[in-house]
Amino acid sequence: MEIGKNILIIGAGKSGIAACNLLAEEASESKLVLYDADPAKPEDDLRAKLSKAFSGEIILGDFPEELYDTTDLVVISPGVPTDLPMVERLRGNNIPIWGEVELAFRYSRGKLVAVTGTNGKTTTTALTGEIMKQAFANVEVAGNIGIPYTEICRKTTDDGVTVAEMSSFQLESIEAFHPNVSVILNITPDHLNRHHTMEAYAEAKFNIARNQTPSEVCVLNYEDERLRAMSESLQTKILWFSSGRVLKRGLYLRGDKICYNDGMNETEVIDVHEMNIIGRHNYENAMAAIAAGIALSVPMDRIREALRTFVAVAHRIEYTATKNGVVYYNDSKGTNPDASIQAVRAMDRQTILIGGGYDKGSEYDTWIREFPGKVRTLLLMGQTADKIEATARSMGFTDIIRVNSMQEAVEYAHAIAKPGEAVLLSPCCASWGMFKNYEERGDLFKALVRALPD
Ligand code: UMA
Repeated sequence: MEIGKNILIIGAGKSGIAACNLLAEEASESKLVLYDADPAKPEDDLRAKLSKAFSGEIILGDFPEELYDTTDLVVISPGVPTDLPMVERLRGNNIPIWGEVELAFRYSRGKLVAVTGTNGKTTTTALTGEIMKQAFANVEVAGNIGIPYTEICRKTTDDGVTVAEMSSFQLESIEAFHPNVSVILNITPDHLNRHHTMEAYAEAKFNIARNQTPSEVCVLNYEDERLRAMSESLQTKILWFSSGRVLKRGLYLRGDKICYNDGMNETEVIDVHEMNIIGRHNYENAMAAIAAGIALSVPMDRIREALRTFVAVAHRIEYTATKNGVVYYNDSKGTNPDASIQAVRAMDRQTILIGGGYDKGSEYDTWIREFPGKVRTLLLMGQTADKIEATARSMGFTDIIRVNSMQEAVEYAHAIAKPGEAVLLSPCCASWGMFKNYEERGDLFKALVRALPD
């Protein structure tokens, strides 16, 4: 591929390193500069991660003036704001600014499904990947989910499918990026410090479908008013899904069944209880993934098989075990009220809830408001226990037990939970102070639960 002679890669995190390695190996005629604003980044560590083919320069800290004039192409990492004065100046010199995903797209082959949305994109991406694996031999899952697209794009083949999770940051700097199937799950306020306005954030997300043609498909949530309004500007075919109403064409919930209507006939896809993911938001994720499967002609029985065998992404309302008729779920990723509200709403039985942790200054009233009819007992630990307990009591919820460790929490929950009930770890708080990160917290919970006597 003909590509710029002098290429500047901005950001030396996962994406920048992967982009640099791709270019070092595929565009050996180009001169590469890897730049990172952090002067304290250990250069030896960076070199160790770079391909042997990289013979370019690494620049950390101050940005050298001459690069404004000598650069032909910029490849920018998602975490680098595109309105930084430095980036504006490069753009002002008519230098193309490609996001790392734009670069990957140009080296990709086969079909591309791209998934975005404020919430649910990781689960939907992973499930879509499983659906595609049922019908295609070569399936790659990448993007915001944690694997840079530039790291896998050379493994893609003409007969394969790539499923890429796309953040608004990544979608801000695309040019030719063009999925065969795009998915937008929902758009609610997030990342406004970066995008400044809700409109700019929504526009960035909508970029996912902008280059699509009338023969391609964009999967959209009918219950999201903003998506309904913005869909008018799209040229592509739209496949709607809805968890709130029966549609004439598209995917929807009819009672506990996910159904598909192709415009003529209704097909029952699956009973939600046959899946291992729970909660209305997860049924929406499932419908979006099914729609992507239908768009790429995956047979319905293959889609069904993937839905039955898919297990939740780790730490997100993850089914852990059933002990003495009590179902245990790990939602350690519930580190803020919004996420933990989804988990509580997803419970379809009386629940012993384990919460509390590091204090990020959150308020807990919206979370506690979800308890009636769902949460029987709240087990609290960590720095936020006092604040949560005071808020809960002021709202009339008094069945609260204090525990000092995850072990104590699991043992106590095991002792009081009755068959038919659930135990849910969804702390509504970060894990710091007691754990290294939410993964460590969730892993300990799972290990303790699995070791319980049956
Ligand atoms: N940097 C600069 N200048 C800046 C800002 C950052 O030089 O102005 C440097 C930092 O010093 C650092 C590097 O850029 O060395 C980090 O780059 P990055 O923030 O783009 O992070 P990556 O490691 O490349 O990871 C990115 C995504 N990170 C972000 O979007 C912030 C990862 O998503 C993604 O998994 C990965 O690419 C692979 O595609 C993470 C994320 O938090 C999980 N995403 C947000 C979200 O999900 O809400 C959008």
